[in-house]
Amino acid sequence: MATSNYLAISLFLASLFLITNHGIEASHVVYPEFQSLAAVTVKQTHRTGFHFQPPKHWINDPNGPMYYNGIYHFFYQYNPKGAVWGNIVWAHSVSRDMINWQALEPAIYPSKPFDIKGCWSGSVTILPGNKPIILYTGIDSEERQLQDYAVPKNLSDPYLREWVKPDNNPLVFPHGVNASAFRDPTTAWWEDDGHWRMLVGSRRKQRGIAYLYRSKDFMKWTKAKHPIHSKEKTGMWECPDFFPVSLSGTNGLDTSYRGPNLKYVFKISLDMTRYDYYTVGSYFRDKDRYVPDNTSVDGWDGLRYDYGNFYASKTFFDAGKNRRILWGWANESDSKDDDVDKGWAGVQAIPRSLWLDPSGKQVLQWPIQELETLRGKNAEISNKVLQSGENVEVGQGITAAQADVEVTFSFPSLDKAEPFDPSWVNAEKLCGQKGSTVKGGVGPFGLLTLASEKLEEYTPVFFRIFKAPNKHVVLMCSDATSSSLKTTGLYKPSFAGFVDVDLADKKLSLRSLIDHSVVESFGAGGKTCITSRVYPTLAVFSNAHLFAFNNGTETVTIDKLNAWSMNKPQMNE
Ligand code: DQQ
Repeated sequence: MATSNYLAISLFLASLFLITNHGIEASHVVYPEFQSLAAVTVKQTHRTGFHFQPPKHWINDPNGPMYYNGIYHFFYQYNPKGAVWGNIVWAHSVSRDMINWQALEPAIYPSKPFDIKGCWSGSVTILPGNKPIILYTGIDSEERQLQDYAVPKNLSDPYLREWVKPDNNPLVFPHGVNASAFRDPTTAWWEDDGHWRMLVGSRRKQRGIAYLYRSKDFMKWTKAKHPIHSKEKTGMWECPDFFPVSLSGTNGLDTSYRGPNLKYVFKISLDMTRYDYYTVGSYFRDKDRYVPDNTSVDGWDGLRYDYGNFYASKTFFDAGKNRRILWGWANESDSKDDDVDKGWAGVQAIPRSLWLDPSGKQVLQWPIQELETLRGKNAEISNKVLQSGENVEVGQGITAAQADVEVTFSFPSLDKAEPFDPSWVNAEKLCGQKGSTVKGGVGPFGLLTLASEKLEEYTPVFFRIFKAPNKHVVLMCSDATSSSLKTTGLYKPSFAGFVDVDLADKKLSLRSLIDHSVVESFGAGGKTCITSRVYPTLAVFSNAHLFAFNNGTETVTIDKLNAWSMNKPQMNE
């Protein structure tokens, strides 16, 4: 579909959505009759083994992740009363490795005039003197979105269990902005003009905006004359994120870091498309403006952290291990009725280390190394040739429904790559047309995850290589079309992205984290990531299988494959 048509339809749907969403301008659908319907039972079939989940009910955005005195804190939007969005509080969990989690009491919940109708998303900043402070969006009785703050009641409690919301809240009123589109404050950063800065997501008509606020003391905030960045026709910018990345190496940088050899990443969650887009660019301090590089497309034709189900993400600087960590929400792809029936909805993707690719044009993402502590039984394959049309089981002896798989494929030549039609700009559409069973030249080849023995169900994650006039184009797909025999109520997209990778060594690598209803994949060392949510009916528990396949005419070799059963961590029980 031409971009302009797509845009027109999206704008129309967005306005329709506002009308039908009980008057509340939030990106979540509101079902008043289900909001406080507690789960009677929690259905286990599609619950995850090692992804972050509470024991029941609805979750959405990651909030205020931080590392503080040796402990990771994770907050998230949570409905304590039901399996659909509503009654939102900041649930709170703590961990020493971001893999095993202990649930605490909610840190923030509606209780004051400045947040009585909701405690929405926000971030943590660690102030001088090692003092964490939460900035979050509170909804007042008139449904206005305000920026509030909360601080730990007792800094000597290692878990920071209790948070207080001082009486000088709110910190920021929606003056001169759209009060129903003004939310999700970022982590603040310090500039040596003696001012803190933070961003708040917004829109003016359909122009997406990140407003910039400055403060000397973190309490009195003034809106800058210009937003730090904005873009026409992109709609509401939710959950902005803005941080420096190093031009040399994989280390992360504190959000307030200043120095040479860095670039900035600017991320927005586009309410209209429900994907997280980012650009790489420069922060011009004299003007307080962010400008994307000319290699970074701004808006919804641009790069995404993840080409699948991954939204409202947020990074933080982990000073314990000098890395920047990305958290993102992977919503369900089943129906509201399914969620009510399951008694739960939403997971968090595995936290990912994030750094700048040496090209400087995109970021790379990789599951945090701590995840590997869950690896158990292993299946290993080397130098296995996959002839055209071949499927081989590669997960023998492991729990293929709960696994971590790393594989490198190689191919003898690219001569057989199919020609690339330059009109194929939409990867998802291309993947829908050229699925895993559509014969190609070099590819499709990859994994069949969550597969039933006779392939009535499977979620293929695969590559297909095309030849354009001066380069090769690599398509990566995670295709839910055949993921479930259930025919109603499921969204089964052919998620896909292009992979900007050098094929000189004629190799492509893939890692997939398979977790009952999650397939979270990292192509070419984390250049392109795709998360699918799927609901198999046969390929469940010990009946799930893992295959590798090649449906290209060119032979493909599994240079090396390692698949591990994944153990269950302690998860908020
Ligand atoms: N979710 C929050 C909002 C945010 C949206 C409400 C993004 O603060 O804009 O639960 O998913």
